Amino acid sequence: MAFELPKLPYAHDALEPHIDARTMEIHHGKHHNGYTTKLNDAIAGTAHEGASIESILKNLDMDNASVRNNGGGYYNHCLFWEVMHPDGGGQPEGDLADAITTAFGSFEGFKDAFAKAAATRFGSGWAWLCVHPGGKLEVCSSANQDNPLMPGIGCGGTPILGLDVWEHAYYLNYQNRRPDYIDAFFNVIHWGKVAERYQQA
Ligand code: MN3
Repeated sequence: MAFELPKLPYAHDALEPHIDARTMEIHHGKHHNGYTTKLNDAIAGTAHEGASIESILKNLDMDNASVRNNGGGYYNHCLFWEVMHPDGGGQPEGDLADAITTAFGSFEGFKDAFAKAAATRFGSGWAWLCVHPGGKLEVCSSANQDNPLMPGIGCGGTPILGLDVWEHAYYLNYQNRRPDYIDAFFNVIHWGKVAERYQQA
């Protein structure tokens, strides 16, 4: 079974004005689609064929650039679409809210740490909120399409929230103003889905 580009769970223009429709069309239909096709090509006929994407990333030979870049790109964007919603924003509730307070002192403390990780990632990459075994949370960032599930990237645990800070994710609407894009992201975070991922991890 080859990997398939997932359908967006909302319309291209649903996240406006925070993320514009044209960016979503290109990002999902061109970028994510490209990672999906190239991942399938890269694993065809190898030991990775037929494995789950999580298993592929966890057992990755980091010198395998095509699976690293395209497997990461496939997984990261699947997560990204899921953790946004037109009715998003606000703050998490329940166990996840408690874990955020424990780890960062407050929701504002988390927001500052996450925004800083996203803003200071030089060049292309991602900011993450990850959960470690036992439920402890960590904010970190990774380069390019690397992902916390991959071995030895210095950013571990299971990612439950991710923000794409490649220029392709925001340049049409925000140009060089990455901090404005990061601020806007907080208006579309689907905390219900992030909490679901927290409970699963
Ligand atoms: Mn992207």
